[in-house]
Amino acid sequence: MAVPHYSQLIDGQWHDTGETYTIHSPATDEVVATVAKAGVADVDRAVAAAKAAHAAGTWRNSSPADRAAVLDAAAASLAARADELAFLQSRENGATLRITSALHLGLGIAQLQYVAQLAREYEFESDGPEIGPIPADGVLRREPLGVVAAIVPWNIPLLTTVWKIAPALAAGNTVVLKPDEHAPLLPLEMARALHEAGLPAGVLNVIVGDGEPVGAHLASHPDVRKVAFTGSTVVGKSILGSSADTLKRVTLELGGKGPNIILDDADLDVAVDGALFACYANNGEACEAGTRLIIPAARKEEIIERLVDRGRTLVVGDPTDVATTIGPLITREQQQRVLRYIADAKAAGARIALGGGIPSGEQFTKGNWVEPTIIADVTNLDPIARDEVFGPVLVVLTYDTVDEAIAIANDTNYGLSAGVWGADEARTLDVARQLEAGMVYVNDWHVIHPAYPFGGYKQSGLGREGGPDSLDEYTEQKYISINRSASLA
Ligand code: TXE
Repeated sequence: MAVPHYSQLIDGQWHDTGETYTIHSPATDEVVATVAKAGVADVDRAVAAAKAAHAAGTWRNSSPADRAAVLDAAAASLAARADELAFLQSRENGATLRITSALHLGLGIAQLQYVAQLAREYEFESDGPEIGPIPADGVLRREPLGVVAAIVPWNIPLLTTVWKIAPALAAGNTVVLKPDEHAPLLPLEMARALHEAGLPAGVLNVIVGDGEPVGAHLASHPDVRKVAFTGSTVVGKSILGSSADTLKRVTLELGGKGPNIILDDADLDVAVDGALFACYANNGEACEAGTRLIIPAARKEEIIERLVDRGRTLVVGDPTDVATTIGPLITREQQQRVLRYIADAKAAGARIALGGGIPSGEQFTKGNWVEPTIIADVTNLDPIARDEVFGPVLVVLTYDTVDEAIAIANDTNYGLSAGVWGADEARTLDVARQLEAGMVYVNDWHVIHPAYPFGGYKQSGLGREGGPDSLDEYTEQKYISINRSASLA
């Protein structure tokens, strides 16, 4: 198979930089693609192109319907290639074909279409309210911010890109997108689709570079008005810090340590499979994974036994095979990090109920594999229960009362996702209302929906992506006051 090459997009032109990344399959180490590697000078060029395109005004002054039409055309072109692109995504970052088809492509395209519809309905300008103690005549406007920097990770590259650049473009902004250097192909494919759909030159620019210095230079660039970031909490905090200098708007979607509570009346056949799906989907490389399973102490051994039985049926292997449920981790470094967490937990006395290592077999001598792992006999204070491990590692914790389960669930610095399983809807909803998380799933998990907001409480982030308010995050509000009183005449 010929190895494709991807260039960077600046001011409507695709060009190379003299340096390249080689993208390797995390399953087989084979070369998947080469990509132009950007330096800080490319950041400056890309930001200058975006700034000039904003100043020229073609895009921001175009009608919302015209902007929506470009997004829809790009969505249609991605949809026409969905199978091919899902396969490419699985080869590039190791997410299984089931997940790349349904989540990366399926939801990514649906989100793009949803934002196009939002753009058509959005009130970019309206008459001000006439109510209130002081009469005021005026106009309310929502105006684009200017240059938006979008920095995205490798785990779900297309969806995390759509969440940012679709509302940014729909609102009339210009964008510099920096995909992750390990998995930039789908964001580049999306840029190509938008470019071919008629986006004016300079409105979307894409450079692929290292986090340091390229991402950091982009995030702190004085001409950038907003940074939208998905990635680690540590980098998110540094972006928030560097945004202070020019008071950039910031949206952050960071880590998580999702608590997943099984109530004593839950249907265990459903809840056990659901708990494995919550933790292992996307190979456990999902910020909103359910990684802390919180179960009734009285049923601990029974539930662990069921988890282990069902966990043994998971298929680890070639991510491009539809039969596979768990693929490899993105890099050797991430694999080693995950294995270290497991080893440290074991050394501290934890029980490894399932997995815990690299699967055995010839095919696992290459690539970055970790077995689906279940860890018991730990407390919520242990590092394995507190830190985002970002691999297929499920931690089991126990509770005696529902209040205790909620307290354990909320005892975390994160607050992205949470879940609760039970037979009585009023009871599950009562628990759901008490969980400090941006998304709470009742009797399900990973129900990410274009029309519902995605984002976290506490150190899981700032702001929301997706949902009906998507465009608000990419606009400034303006009040124009008009004195229409006759006395001025
Ligand atoms: O993330 P980074 P990494 C978590 C997860 C994972 C850990 C490390 O726990 O194990 O983060 O992953 C760019 N200024 N998540 O190292 O470094 C980088 O080039 C500006 C959770 O891959 O945060 C990439 O484009 N940008 C998560 C993006 O930031 C910088 C998804 C993410 O990389 C930068 C991924 C800097 N100083 C990891 N340094 C989620 N929330 O879904 C790096 N980058």
